[in-house]
Amino acid sequence: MFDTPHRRFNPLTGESVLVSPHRAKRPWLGQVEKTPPENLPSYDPTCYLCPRNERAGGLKNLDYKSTFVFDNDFSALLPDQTPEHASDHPLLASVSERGLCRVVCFSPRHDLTLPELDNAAIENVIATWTEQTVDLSSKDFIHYVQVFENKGAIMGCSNPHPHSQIWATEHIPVEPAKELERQKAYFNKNGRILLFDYLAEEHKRKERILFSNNHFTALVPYWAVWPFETIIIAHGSVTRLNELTSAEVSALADILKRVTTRYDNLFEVSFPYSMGFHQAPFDDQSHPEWTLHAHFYPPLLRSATVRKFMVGYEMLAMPQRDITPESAAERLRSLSDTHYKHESH
Ligand code: H2U
Ligand code: ZN
Repeated sequence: MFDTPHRRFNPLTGESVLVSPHRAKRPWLGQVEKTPPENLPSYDPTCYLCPRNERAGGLKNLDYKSTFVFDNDFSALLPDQTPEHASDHPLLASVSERGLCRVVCFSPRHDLTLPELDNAAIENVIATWTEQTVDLSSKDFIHYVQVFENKGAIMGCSNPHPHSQIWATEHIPVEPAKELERQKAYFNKNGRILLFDYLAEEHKRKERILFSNNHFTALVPYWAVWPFETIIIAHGSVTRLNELTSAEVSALADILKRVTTRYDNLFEVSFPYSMGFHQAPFDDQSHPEWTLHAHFYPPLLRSATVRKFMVGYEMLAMPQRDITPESAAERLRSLSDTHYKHESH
């Protein structure tokens, strides 16, 4: 059906992606190699995230046993009220931005990534993201809380010790702002929730769904840009992390573990990505239009070493992909939920 070039519309951002399925068949002459598995120690005395070790600023990490949170020593945002940095010249516009940046270590173990943690430990990570969301959003100048993880050196991650970051800001950042506008417009026009309707449609068609449990569904979105991009969407009317019931937290841990396990199994490598949650803004308004969801943006294309580049046409015109979201979903669906490192050979 979709074997000729076409554009797909992303209703969450209002942007489009060019899909060129016929190109996926072109011969590939590059290297397809397996990288040897990284054997990390469970504790690294030189790691600035391991328990008891010293960080760049001279502060020492606690002898932590589960998750560990600290203020980023090189924070991109500052909480202090600075002299209003505002320019209202229409061509030289700026506003000051206050905020806070924190680092969240998943566990004391230097060597255990998200899919390698057990479900209880992942639930604990979700609980920490939630506590931090509540704490940061309670500050009167914070209006958005962005939870995200950069995984792998290819994604600019500075340290293999599994961790995520939280940046909380005064203004709603660009991507959530686009999603807010689109979800609101859909809600106002139709009286219905955009991602709720989208999910219902995807469940009818099934071709892009990876799997679901009682409270979440993982799928390759129709408008995916990255080869193995996925989205995890909450089934209910949950808009923020702090609204999750304990059953929903367990279900989210389950789906995060399964998505990241299948990612690792795809090329039998610790699969790099940037992921993050999009929750409703903390602007003292209720957001009936919003559905809590997480995006995974992984750069790998056909092996542990061959990545998709977002270059010429993507930078200057629009994103483009070759393999279809449907075939990416089929590949991810065919993989096991058992991590390749733990499969007995
Ligand atoms: P990545 O998630 O991209 O690896 O970033 C890790 C963060 O850790 C990064 O934002 C911070 C960096 O500023 N960091 C500290 O806060 N303390 C340190 O001692 C080193 C790195
Ligand atoms: Zn470490």
